[in-house]
Amino acid sequence: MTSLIRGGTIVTAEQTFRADVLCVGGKIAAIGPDLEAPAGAEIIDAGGQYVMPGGIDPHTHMQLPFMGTVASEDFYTGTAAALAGGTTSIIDFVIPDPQQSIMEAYKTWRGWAEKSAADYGFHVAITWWDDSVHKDMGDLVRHEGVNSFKHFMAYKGAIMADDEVLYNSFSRSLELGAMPTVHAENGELVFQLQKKLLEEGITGPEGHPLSRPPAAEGEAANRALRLAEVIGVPLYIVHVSASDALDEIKRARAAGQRVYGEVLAGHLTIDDSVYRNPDWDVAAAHVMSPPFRSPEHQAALWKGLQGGALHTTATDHCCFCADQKAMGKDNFAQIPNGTAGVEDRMSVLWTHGVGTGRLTMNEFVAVTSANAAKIFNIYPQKGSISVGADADLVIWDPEASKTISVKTHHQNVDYNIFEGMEVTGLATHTLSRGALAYKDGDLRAIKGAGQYVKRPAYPAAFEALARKAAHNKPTPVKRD
Ligand code: URQ
Ligand code: ZN
Ligand code: ZN
Repeated sequence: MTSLIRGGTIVTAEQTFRADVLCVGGKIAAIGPDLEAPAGAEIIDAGGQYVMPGGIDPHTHMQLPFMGTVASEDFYTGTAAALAGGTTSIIDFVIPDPQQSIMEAYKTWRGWAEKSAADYGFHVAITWWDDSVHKDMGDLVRHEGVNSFKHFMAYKGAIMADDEVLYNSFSRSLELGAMPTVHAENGELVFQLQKKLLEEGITGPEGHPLSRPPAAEGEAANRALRLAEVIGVPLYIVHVSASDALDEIKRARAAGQRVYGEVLAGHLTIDDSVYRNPDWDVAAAHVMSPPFRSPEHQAALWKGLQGGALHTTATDHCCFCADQKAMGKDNFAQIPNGTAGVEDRMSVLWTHGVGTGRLTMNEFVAVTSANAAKIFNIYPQKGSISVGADADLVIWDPEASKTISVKTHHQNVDYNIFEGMEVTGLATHTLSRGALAYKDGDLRAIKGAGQYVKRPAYPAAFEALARKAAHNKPTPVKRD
């Protein structure tokens, strides 16, 4: 398949310039002014629009079995919705049950993801520890292109990793040259607060944020950072939602620690007033963890993104419909945690980031695509517009606008947390490995067209850390 994107202005994380883009066989073949169209090439007119690297969402949970149900969005419908919004790759999560073989869970998720319409990778969660986990982590890095391992410090009694698991898995990650990532909330504190609130008769969704205060996130972020510091391994903190955690990241980075932060489009633009909505279904639809926070935290998160303490944006796309959320009708702790966003992330961030002057267009590309590609070691294959890169591209009309609504979104869920939000800046065309998957409202996502993206371990960052560890190796005191 050959396509020539003509007349656009290319915007990458580094630069903005007028040029055409020729895509051949799923790769970018040429970039330059007034390119000749090979015979039979599809010509795409990008005049007056921007041509950017397709979005990368490093945090999604398609068809996740969780809290007694299964997320309503599957890998096909979810990646199709992503393409409709200009996102061309996702990094999802394999989440083994405690005591379940890590490798077996990985193979199960790989099977589920084969129906994806866009490219995908997996972070693998380490939810328990024994020698088999140690071995499987090695096989996943060496043979399966997994270079990141997730740790849920929340969800006591389910998938919560305690400090022993964190220590063992972080240490193994260092050995393998893989990135440990964490969901940073103190699961024990949350569990105790949930119990206390329920005893006090707080059973509605308003109890959710009360049971997960910013301090619970700040404590866990600090604990994970300190463990990573002592072990000498980099760390990526997912869905940073509160300044309590952001401040810990800033402290660690200022001390030279290799730390990366992720922020969700929802946490940047939706506040905790949603939990006091008199409509139970609306309040419950916003139950996700960490919870949406006060406007003060949002302001801090925007500054963290602008100031370089936060590096990527994501959605944590994990969909549960009203009948699923109703499982917690009498007990907010039983409301399945998760909200959608994979289709709207790019427009929400363009509107509230570029549209307000918080972000330049180049910074927008960095935080929606390039940085995730660099951190998870798939750059410049993904996240760049360069010859030889995958032809994952979005053509962006900065003037186009719409009102986000569940009535018009492609996501397989009956609620949209951005409902009613007027956004300016829309994808008009999305190319996935050179194939036009979305064009002016016409979604042409093809089930199974997505490919698994192997992400190699990154020796460079880790060799430096290994040298530092060797340099600082303690020597025993000789005592006669
Ligand atoms: O915690 C997560 O990231 C998963 C289980 C999705 N749910 C959520 O509330 N964030
Ligand atoms: Zn999480
Ligand atoms: Zn998540």
